[in-house]
Amino acid sequence: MGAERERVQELALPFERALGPSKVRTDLATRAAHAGDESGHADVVPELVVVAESAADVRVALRVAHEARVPLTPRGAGTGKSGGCIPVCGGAVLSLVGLGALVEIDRDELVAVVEPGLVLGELVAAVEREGLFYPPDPNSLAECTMGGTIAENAAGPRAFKYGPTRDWVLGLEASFVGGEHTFTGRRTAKGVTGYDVTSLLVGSEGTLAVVERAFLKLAPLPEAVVTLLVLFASVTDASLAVSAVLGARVRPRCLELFDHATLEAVRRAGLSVRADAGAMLLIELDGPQAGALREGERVGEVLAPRALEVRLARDAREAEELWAARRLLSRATRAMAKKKLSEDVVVPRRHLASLVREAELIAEATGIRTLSYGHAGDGNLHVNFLWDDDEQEARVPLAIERLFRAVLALGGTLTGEHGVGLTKRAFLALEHSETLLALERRLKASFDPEGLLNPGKIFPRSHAAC
Ligand code: LAC
Ligand code: ZN
Repeated sequence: MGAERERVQELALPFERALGPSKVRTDLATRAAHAGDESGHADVVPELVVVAESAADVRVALRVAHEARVPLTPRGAGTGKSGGCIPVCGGAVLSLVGLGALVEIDRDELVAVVEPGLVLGELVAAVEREGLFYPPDPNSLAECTMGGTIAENAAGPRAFKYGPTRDWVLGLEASFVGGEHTFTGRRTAKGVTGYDVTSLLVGSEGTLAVVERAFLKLAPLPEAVVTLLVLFASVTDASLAVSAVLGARVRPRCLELFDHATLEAVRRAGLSVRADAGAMLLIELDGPQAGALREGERVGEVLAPRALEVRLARDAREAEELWAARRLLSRATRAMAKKKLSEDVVVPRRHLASLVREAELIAEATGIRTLSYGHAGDGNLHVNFLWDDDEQEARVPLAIERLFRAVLALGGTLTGEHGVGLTKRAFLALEHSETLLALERRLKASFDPEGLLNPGKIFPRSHAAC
């Protein structure tokens, strides 16, 4: 028997004993299918995959991981962008897709109860059938699962008006390394009892606890949505327009910016955009029918002097076409080069144009193409680096570091929604002070003293194996 096979069997044995062999997979095909995500980071094949079917299985897996000192990486659909579910230290992947129930929609209390493996789109569709609304969507709602959206505090375009996932999580049923579990938070509309552990767990990137069940806030479904597409000659004009909207006493639910290179990708994806347009804003307003329309018109008037063209989507179908192009972007841009890395930096909104300009300067200096788009309303842009060969690849770390330093100098932050994970762990110390880092490490240690849960994420060198 090969050494690799021997190691796999040795690590799998305690899990098999506790869970039964059917829930513990060691075949290479299953292991390879749980090795990567959408960050562009290299896959790491785990030794085994635990396929949980119940909350009890999750707790058993966490107990065994502790007893046998095996690194354990929780995972949903694998659509994350920062390597959060890549098992960089090897060991076990804990797949939560089998816990996929929509447990309850409580119409009167405006609460939904979900399991972590539920696909976000299923929740959204179910609550909308009831005339209710769950706004966060990281643009992957057809695939991403609730556990991942909670672990990463996913946001997306509508976060501009409605905030990220954290604003919608009331309480969690969570379990910890060793197998203990508890309810954190509340099911009520209000509540401030004790520390806000729920908010700490949301966005903790699977490093502190595993969510077994989440209690989510719902809102009434807005009566109407109005979509505007506004074209500009330059990204500077578009960025100034963002500030103009913010000053116009309206709150669109989305305010998305596309730079020149992104418009090229959009054109290639099949949407016709006039040739002289160098930037675009995609804006959505919601509310009662008359109000949303009035606000849409108002935004159009505010933007018209700076714009080449203001287009109001005539109907839901036209609006959907625009959004389909937006949703395609992440993958359409990936197809433009052999390698792509998507950052999600945030700057104060007044510095958006400087941020895009800095990305262009980095492209000129390094020869690595960039393309920027995203949630301009939040000052949160996806600066994408695209490259094709090893020679360019060698310059990517420089390009990233230059971007991050520029973002911090502008008063910004390194990640607005994708998380630190693997992709930004080497840069955390650029933003967080030593005192804060030490506090964060103590927090991690108080949940997981041996660093077994999702090791290697957020902090560099958090586990002996990586
Ligand atoms: C988006 C994801 C990638 O905005 O954050 O498309
Ligand atoms: Zn985004």
